[in-house]
Amino acid sequence: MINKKVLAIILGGGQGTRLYPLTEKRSKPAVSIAGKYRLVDIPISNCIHCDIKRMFVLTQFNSASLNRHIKNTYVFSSFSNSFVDILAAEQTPDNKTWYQGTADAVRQSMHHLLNHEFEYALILSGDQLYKMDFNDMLNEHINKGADISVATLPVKPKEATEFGILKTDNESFISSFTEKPSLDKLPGWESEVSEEMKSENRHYLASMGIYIFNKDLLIDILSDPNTIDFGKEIIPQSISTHKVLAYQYEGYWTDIGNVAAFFDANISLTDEVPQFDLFSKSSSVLTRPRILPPSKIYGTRLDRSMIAEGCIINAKEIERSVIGIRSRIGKDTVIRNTYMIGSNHYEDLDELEANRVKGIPSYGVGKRCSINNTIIDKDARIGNDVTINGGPHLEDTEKDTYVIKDGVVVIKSRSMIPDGFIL
Ligand code: ADQ
Ligand code: ADP
Repeated sequence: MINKKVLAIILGGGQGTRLYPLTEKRSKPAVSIAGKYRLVDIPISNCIHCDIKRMFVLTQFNSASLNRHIKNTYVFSSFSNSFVDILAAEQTPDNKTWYQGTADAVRQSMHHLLNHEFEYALILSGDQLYKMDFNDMLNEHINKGADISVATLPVKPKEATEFGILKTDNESFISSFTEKPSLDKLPGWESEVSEEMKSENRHYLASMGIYIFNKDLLIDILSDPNTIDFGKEIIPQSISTHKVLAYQYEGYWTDIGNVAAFFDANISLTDEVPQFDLFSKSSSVLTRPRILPPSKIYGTRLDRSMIAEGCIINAKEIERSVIGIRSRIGKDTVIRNTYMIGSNHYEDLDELEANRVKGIPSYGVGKRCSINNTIIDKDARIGNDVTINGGPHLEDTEKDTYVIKDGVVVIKSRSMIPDGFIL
């Protein structure tokens, strides 16, 4: 029952600048993925499937929607000691700042964490798409007598510059670690990897930002107020003083902390056999059950797409797209390579008519539109005859109603795109 001795700490996000504008009005854990889940559902589901049921979500700011989502979704029996609690950065008389970094966030939350009995702290990122058996990592941590464990994954040279890269001794303890090395610093950091990883040119062992710490050691390390980040300070400083184990993982894992990666991860879910399996019987992703009607679709050619519940779709064609809850799409519209997050609200027929009379587009996408390489955030109103053609030909830019990042157009939440708009 070692998982009963674990407290999970989910790092729900710094300022979320890399996912902006999806994080403009909500905290990162509340960002929607796959048309019906929230980012925070991924680490929480992984924990629940491992029977680790005491979790804190650390976030820079609290949103009503995140609170509601957690409170209404993760309801445990009142006789168990299971919980998912949000800890938002709080100002106290002796601390007037936000969390400065990942370690600082855990330090500032320590007085809440210590209200609970635990022996191991499992520290997780809130912006990764993966499924992992934390009990296996925990068993290895205990069996090898580690003080700290870091989950690792072989990556390609280009990716290696975005991660903490490490080397291990022949017992898998970390002997050297460098945070986000530049390409010219990479030679010499290669590790022995499996034949399969070699064939994919994945020679560098990256930290997945998933850590297990023995409780007393974590308290001790965090007593130094100068340590701000796990990747920048704590892990590199600990390898010479403690037994820091590398836990080897080779399954699907992707960091979805920036717009391009977030877009790709969502669109990849429409692959014939996606690498991230939403249809697994044993490790499904959990989320808030909603009472929504089935989606209605009229005269639409649908291909390689996922359509969430409660949509009303009259489009001409939807291809390689993820269409989120309560989306409405008008006649003769073509949507390709797009993640439409959906809506919090339905408008009834009277409201739709009132919008039409006032010349306000209704929630969703209007008639005769053409949308490509776009993320449409929640509750956006896109009029009729709109063309939005994202792609590498577009330069990064920000306007009132949309942002372009790495060729992906992101229509901001609750924004209004007028009839006839062309991009
Ligand atoms: P990054 O992902 O770049 O690298 P960081 O920005 O510190 O590291 O974020 C880690 C996680 O903590 C993310 O989920 C982030 O949203 C969250 N986070 C960041 N600041 C926070 C704060 N102040 N409060 C709450 N949450 C916060 C790290 C490691 C690398 C490793 C990669 C793997 O430093 O060594 O390779 O993760 O993705
Ligand atoms: P999300 O992260 O789901 O976009 P927000 O925090 O932005 O959520 O909004 C939370 C809640 O605010 C929604 O679930 C909804 O109940 C309410 N809300 C959002 N937009 C509107 C609106 N235009 N009118 C009324 N209520 C709204």
